[in-house]
Amino acid sequence: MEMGILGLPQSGKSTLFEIMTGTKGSQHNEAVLRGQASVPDERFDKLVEIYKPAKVTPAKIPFVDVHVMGEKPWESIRQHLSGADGILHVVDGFSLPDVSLALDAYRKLEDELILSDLIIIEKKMERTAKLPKKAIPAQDVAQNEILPRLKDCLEAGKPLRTVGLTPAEEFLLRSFSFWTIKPELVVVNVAEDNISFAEDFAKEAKLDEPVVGICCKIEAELTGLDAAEQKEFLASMGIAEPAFGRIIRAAFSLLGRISFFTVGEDEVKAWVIPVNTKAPKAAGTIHNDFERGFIKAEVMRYDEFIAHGSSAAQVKAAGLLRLEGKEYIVQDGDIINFRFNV
Ligand SMILES: Nc1nc2c(ncn2[C@@H]2O[C@H](COP(=O)(O)OP(=O)(O)OP(=O)(O)O)[C@@H](O)[C@H]2O)c(=O)[nH]1
Ligand SMILES: [Mg+2]
Repeated sequence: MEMGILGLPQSGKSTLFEIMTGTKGSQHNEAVLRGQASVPDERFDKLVEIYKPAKVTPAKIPFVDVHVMGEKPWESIRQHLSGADGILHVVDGFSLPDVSLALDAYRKLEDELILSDLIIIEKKMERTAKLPKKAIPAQDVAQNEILPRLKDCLEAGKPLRTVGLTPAEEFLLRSFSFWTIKPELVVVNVAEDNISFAEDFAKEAKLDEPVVGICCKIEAELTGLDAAEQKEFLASMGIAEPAFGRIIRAAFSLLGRISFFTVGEDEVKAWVIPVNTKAPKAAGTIHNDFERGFIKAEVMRYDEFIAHGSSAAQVKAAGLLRLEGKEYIVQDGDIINFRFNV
């Protein structure tokens, strides 16, 4: 799982990357920077408060920032971000504080991505058209049935994520690594004195994709301040809470991820799994043996845990400690203890 940061030159990508991950670009000279962002979660913070564990491990989400240099920037981006599961598209809203100009900037890059996908499809169609029918592999036949629909979508200037593909179709198309099939989060980087600009942008753009605003310049100044100082500083700028946390959370759910918790005095940890993960697979994220020797999952719902005095014993006494089997689908916020035997 990885979220790639894209945006026109000098839109604030690296600034945002640094705010979210704490990884500073200027210390490195690499073309590509990877960093982990902690996913803010009030439930997790509460569990830490309750258990006061020796070790604290929040959910993480990796971001990739590409610094493009040289002759063929697009190729470098393609190479470094082709494996990304989602795109964070940064739009310059600070030097272009006019909605139509910011929208043009957004569309410029989107069109680039659409064109790039279109070229892939045209090449593929040309290649198979040259082959005798019998020589076309079964998988290609299946792909070819979908491609014209995708081509129409792109030619209409729309990203592939709007086509409404079934999971089976998406699976069939995965080898193409299309850009516009990836889920996208739009981040508008606004000026200090024009915080509401992102809302204007969202209203005007009417995108299918979620839009979040942030003033990177202000939030870059939060590093080094404690939570109370951050709040005070932001309040003086008319901002209720830092936006970078919202961006990380939005990216996390965009990628279809949830977290479950393991708790104890030694460690409170949030584990990251895709939605609809069954209990044994979830156990496997902790250790292979947990999956192999899976017996049961002892599950407490976070809300019920809190409602019962934050006490596992009370949850159990109330008959709410659930013993779940192999078919159980782990829910966001479950507190789990796995029973296994190898
Ligand atoms: N005024 C203002 N300037 C900003 C803001 N965010 C970034 N900048 C400036 O814009 C410039 C580019 O920021 P970066 O974060 O390096 O942008 P980038 O998109 O990574 O740039 P490239 O990697 O070169 O494409 C820097 O000089 C920043 O100081 C902002 O919110 N307000
Ligand atoms: Mg950069």
